[in-house]
Amino acid sequence: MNSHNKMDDRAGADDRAGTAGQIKAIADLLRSKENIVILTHNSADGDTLGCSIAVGRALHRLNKNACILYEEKYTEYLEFLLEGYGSLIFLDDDPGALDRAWDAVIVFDTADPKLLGKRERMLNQAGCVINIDHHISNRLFGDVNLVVPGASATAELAYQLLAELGVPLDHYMALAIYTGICTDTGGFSYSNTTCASHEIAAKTLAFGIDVAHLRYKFFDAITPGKLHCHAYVANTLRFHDGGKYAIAVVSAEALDKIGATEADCEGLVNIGRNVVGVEVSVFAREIRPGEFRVNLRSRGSYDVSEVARKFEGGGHKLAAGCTVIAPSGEIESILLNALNEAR
Ligand SMILES: [Mn+2]
Repeated sequence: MNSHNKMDDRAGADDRAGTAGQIKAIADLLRSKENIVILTHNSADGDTLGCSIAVGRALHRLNKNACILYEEKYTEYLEFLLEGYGSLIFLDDDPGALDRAWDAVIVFDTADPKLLGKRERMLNQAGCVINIDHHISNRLFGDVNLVVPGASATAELAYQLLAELGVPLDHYMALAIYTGICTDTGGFSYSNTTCASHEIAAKTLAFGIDVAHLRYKFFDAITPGKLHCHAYVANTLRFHDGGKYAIAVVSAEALDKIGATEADCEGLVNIGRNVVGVEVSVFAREIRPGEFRVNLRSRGSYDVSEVARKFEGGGHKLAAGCTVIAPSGEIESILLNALNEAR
């Protein structure tokens, strides 16, 4: 047991040394480049955006011509990050940016180049592609690939890159790094949270980070439409099998009446999952008459990806999804049968 632990420690130390060496090499490479473009994945989240803003600012400090190229206008709750950076390009405003001669492309938090949309072709044109990520499924599409699955957020790696570039943190960099780590760890509560997540976040707090305000922005703020969806699901959720299964079905008609958007329905599956005694929570939303988008969550022992696979969906043991064709009067019993069969 002891020797095993020792070996693990050594492997951990080797990994850390390897990562540090790679980050130093990336910093050296960036110092030798002039025109640098930073890409974020589409459906951008706090991590990919945070990395882009923090490193974009640092490269400006080094007098590089560094731009961030976004393809989509992104979600409102992250717009405050934009204040921290002047050289943002939206693809619609400047399509020529795709074919400009960039010396280097940095891609943050992007497991698959497909998530870059139209910008994917830039990977073949740039002088050098630097791929920085923490997804274990990363396709290693860069000329340089820094992929560290043990990092809670890519922002941890961005933070180390800033240090290696020798650029001191400022308020906006700190805010961007904190945002990446805080959002990817669910406010330092998911199982990916590590000492490093806390240590790096702690360093950012000295720069005037309003943690209470950000917690509200990232996790607690709720639109009226979403609140009404919550109420509807809480009132119509049904328990089966002695409270082990919670199933919520929302018809297209009900969604219409509530006036809820697709975004308002995000996370509703967690209402059932959080109820004491529930092992599996299912949320079925009618997207067309007789067609349901189904989200499944397990609290541990039950593998919900098996249920999703029955309907040609997919996912992981604890979180999965699928589309089910069924009359609205039968969807609940179909799902319940599938849950019992896959058990
Ligand atoms: Mn991430």
